[in-house]
This record gives sequence, structure tokens and C-alpha cells, in this order.
Amino acid sequence: MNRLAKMPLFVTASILFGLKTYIIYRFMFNIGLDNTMQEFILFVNPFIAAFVFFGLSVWFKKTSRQLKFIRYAMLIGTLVIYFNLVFYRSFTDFITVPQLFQTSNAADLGSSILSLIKVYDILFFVDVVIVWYLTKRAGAGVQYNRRGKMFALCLSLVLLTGNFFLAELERPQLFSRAFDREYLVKNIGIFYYHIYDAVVHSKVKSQRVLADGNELPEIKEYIQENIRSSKQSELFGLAEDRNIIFISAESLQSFVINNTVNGETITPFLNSLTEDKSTFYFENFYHQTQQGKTSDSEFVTENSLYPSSRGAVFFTHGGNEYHAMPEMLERKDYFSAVFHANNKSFWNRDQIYEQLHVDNFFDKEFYEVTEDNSIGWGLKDKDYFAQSIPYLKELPQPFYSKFITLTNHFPFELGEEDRSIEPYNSNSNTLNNYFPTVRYMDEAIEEFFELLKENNLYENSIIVIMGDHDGISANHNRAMSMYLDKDEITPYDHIQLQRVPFFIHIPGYEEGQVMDTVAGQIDIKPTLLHLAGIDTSDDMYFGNDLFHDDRKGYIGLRNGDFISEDYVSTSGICYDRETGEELTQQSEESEVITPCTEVEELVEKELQYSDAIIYGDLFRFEDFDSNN
Ligand code: GP9
Ligand code: MN
Repeated sequence: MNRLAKMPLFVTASILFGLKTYIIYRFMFNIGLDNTMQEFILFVNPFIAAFVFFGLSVWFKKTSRQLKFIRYAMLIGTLVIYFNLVFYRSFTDFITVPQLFQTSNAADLGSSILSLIKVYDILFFVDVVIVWYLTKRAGAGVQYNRRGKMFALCLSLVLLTGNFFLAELERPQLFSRAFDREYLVKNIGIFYYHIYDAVVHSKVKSQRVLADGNELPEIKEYIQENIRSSKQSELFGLAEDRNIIFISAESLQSFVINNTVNGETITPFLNSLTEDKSTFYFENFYHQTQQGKTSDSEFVTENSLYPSSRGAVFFTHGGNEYHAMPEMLERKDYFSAVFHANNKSFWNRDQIYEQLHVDNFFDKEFYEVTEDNSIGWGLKDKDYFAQSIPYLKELPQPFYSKFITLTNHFPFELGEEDRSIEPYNSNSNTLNNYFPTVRYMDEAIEEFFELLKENNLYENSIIVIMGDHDGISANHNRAMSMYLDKDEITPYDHIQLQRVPFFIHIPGYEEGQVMDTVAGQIDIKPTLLHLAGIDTSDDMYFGNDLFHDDRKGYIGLRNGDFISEDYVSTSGICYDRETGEELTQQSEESEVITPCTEVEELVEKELQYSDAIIYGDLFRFEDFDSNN
């Protein structure tokens, strides 16, 4: 009897602690909840996490230890969540292991710590006191038998699996894609988030510790021999001292350019740019992103390195030393800024932007976001551009500014009032709704051009527009083949669908043209830096200046596929790039080779070198500026 009465002490602790955690998640952290499922996960997770943790107490042989464990678990758990809350009040973000060691953050926090602590915070410790009292009163505690212990363990495992299953259902590839911290906390709770963060961190750390910079000479030699050109392109310095305005166009693929849906033009403004004499339009430009999506496109663009095969480099290696475009532009006194109306911690941007030397990040907090001016992922692109102009006008010139649009994001929602063309009609709502949102973005970019002109920011700038990655995945191949009027989407077609638009618009320049060069996001850094008149001979990158004839001639994708001037290699098949014809394999000295083999090996090598740089954080051993 006595036993039974004492049985639920760890359960009582779980309920009290779970309830408190839920209240903090729901009302103290500003966690966005988009549907009932998310509400549900957020509600059950605190109780499950607490039960799993406090449930461990049953395994202590000595009952006094059991009670001690519950007491201290309660206190430490409360402190963990409370430190996060204080940190959140200052940074609207959750603590990561690297941040714990970031002295600058600690200093920022230190000065304002008093203003971050509220009197009512004392209430968060009430349940600690209650449990402390109950465990003290419980005296000897309970000796659980084997069945009781196993029951607690099995129930913990079932609940935990259920929680992770729901989380994965709600956000597929939650762990491998390493999303935003808010997503992790929202789906698995703050405690498992910290465990996840610690595991990622220790993995990253060990790879970094083993590196010593000895790898660099070989990589440099490869770049010197195979990638870098010895001469400057004819357009070197063409945009010297001009502002660079870079638009990252969400999910924009090339197949919509100069195309129609239901007889209507999809992108009238971008189409007009393809014919504009001040514009270079690259029609064979490929995105090179992997799981990190937009963040990968930013990573490749700014660094001319390859993204990771798993997860987002922005997240896994956000604390590395880089030598990115904003930093190199400092050589010509450029000020750099990113404008993006999303949480600053999304894709860990707030952390990695510092490493990339981005001077100002205008995140969601700089925008007025209301129900009326939002759709899907947040602020509508037209409002976003309009609200960005006052900030842009204030930037020191010349500036390098990046604009990351949001409206044309899966699931491509748009209100009737913003819709200029009707959806397509196929079995895929994703593809159907893609067209009206693409048109909306096209109009938003056109309006942005007008705003730049009205605000005297146009003439002295170059405007670059790039699709960040595909918006229509292979899951929609049936609808896509119907739209493109093809029998099926072959692996070759799939690769060709990875083309995204890339424009360089130079007001006043008259010799722009459509370029059929095979190009990719990895080429942007050398291309733009050379246009700005910045010498890159000391830099390490895997792309080429697109205005140079002396290029390596292929674009490698993260999975080892590639597109060269002559071939497309994917799914182990070598195709003729122009005709899409499969090329038969030839045998040479018993080795099976295709015309693609040679480039395949080069791509493989580049991917390995790029990984070595990122995983080993090798740029910390390189003093780029002293070479300059
Ligand atoms: C979010 C935006 C979209 O900030 O960059 O991210 P995505 O899902 O396209 O990677
Ligand atoms: Mn994107």
C-alpha cells in the first residue's frame, strides 16, 4: 500500500515539469504553429520528454538516490529551460553548443542580463520546490521490481518513438536536413534538441580537430591547374564601384521562362529581360543545391564551394572560417547586407552570416508583417521589396545587397486578389499552383526595378537574379510530363529541369545577350567579383568567371552527376547534352568507361576537396589577405 502511494512520484514530477515546459513553449517562446498537428506535438512533447527523463529514476537501486535524481533532474531541467528563455528574450533563438562558447554573444547578454530577468520568473521554480518537498517527505522512496522498471522503460520508448514519428511526419527529414532550431524545438522539444545539437557539434568538432592545414597545398594546386584561368576576362571591372543587388528568386526554374500556361505568358517581365540589351541571361545555368535548399544556394553562391551531401552546411558548419564574397568585396570597400523577411535563425543565417562577413541582416523583425500582407511563408514579395527600399537607401555605397524572396515557396499559396494568371490543370496541385505564384514573383521583381529607379538606386547598380533551386520535385513528374508534352520525364529530362534562371542586368550596358554556356551557382562568386574589378588569384574556389572562355567546362552536382558542354551524366548513364541521346559504353583495357568517365572523376575529386575544406575548417589555416 505504502508502495503504491509512493509509486507515482516520478510521474508527478513528469506532469508538473511537462506542464511548465508546455506553458513556456506556448506562451514565452514565440513559436509559430501552423496547424493542429503542430499544436498537438507541442503539447504532448513536454510530457513525453519529462516522463522519459524522470522515468530513468526507477533504475537506481538505492531509493534515496532515486529521489535525489528526481530532485536534481527537476532543478537542472528547469535551469536548462530557463537559461534558454533568458537567451531567447535577447536573441529570439535557442542556445547552441557553439554559442555557449561564443564570447561575443555572452558579452551582449551580460550587459542586458538584468533586463532579461523578470520578477514573475520565480514562478518557474515553484514546481521544483514542490517536488523537492515531496521527495524529502517521501523518506525512503520506492524499490521498483523488474516488471515495474521494464514497464517504465517500454512506455518511455513507445512514447518517444511516437513523438519522433509524428515529428518526422510533420516535417520530413527533420534530422537529416537540419532545419531551423525553432522547428527542432517545436517538434522534439528543447531537451532532445540539445542532445541533437551536442551530437552534431561533437561530430563536427572531431573532424575539425583532426585537420591541420596539410591538405591545403594539394587543393590549391588542383585549383591552379584545373580551374583558375591565368588571364582576366574582357569584362573584368565592368561594374567597378557599382552596387550589386542580388535577388534570390525562391523556387524559380527555367522551364517557365519564355513559356505559357493555359495560353498565358508566365513571366512577362523576366522574359523581357532575356531580350534586353543590358542583360546577360544564362539559359543553361544549374542550381547545385542538396538538402540545404535556399541555404545551400546561398552557400554555393557566396563561397564557390560545394554544399554538403547531408544536412545544410549553414547549420552543420556555421561557425567555420570562410572567405566569402562579402568579405572579398571589402577589398573595394563594399558594405554588405541581406534582406529576408523570415526568422533570422532560419537555416542558422544569423550565425553563419557573421562568418561570411555580412555587415547587416535585415530579418523579419525589420518588416511590418500583418495578416493582410502575408501568405504562405510570410510577408508577400511585393510588400517585402517595398518595405526594404527605405533600408536600402540608407546603406553606405557601394553595397552588395541580397534579397531572398519567399512567396513562390511550396505549397505555392496565393490569394485571389494577387493572382494574375489561373492555375494549371493536372493531377498535381503543387505544379498547378506554381504558375500563379511564379507570375506574382515576376510582377514583384518588376515593381522592385521600378522602385530602384524611383529611388536613384538603379543606374549605379547591377542587378543579379538567380533561381535558388527547383520548386517542382520529381514527385510531380507525371504532371510535369503532361505540361511539357512529353511521354515521361527521363533522368536526362530531370537534370535539364534543374536549370534555374540567372540574369546579370547592367543598366547602361548595351552588349548583353543570351548565353548558352553551361554554368552553375558555383560560378557566381568569381563572375561577380571580377565584374566588380576584384582580383581573386589568391582565393580558393571551384567555379569560373562566366565571361571567360578558359573555363573548366562542366558543372558538378552534389551527388556526382554533372553537366558538361558535351555530356549530361546522371543515374550512371551518359547522355549527349544537346540531343539527350544515351551514349553507349566503350571498353578500354577491360575497364568500362563512357565519354563521361573523365569528368566524373574530376567532379568526384572536387567534391572531396570541397568537403575537406568544410569539414576540416581549413580556411582557418589560410591567411588570404596577406597574399593580396
Ligand atoms: C526560408 C527560405 C526558404 O528562410 O529561405 O527556404 P527553403 O525551404 O526554400 O530552403
Ligand atoms: Mn528556397
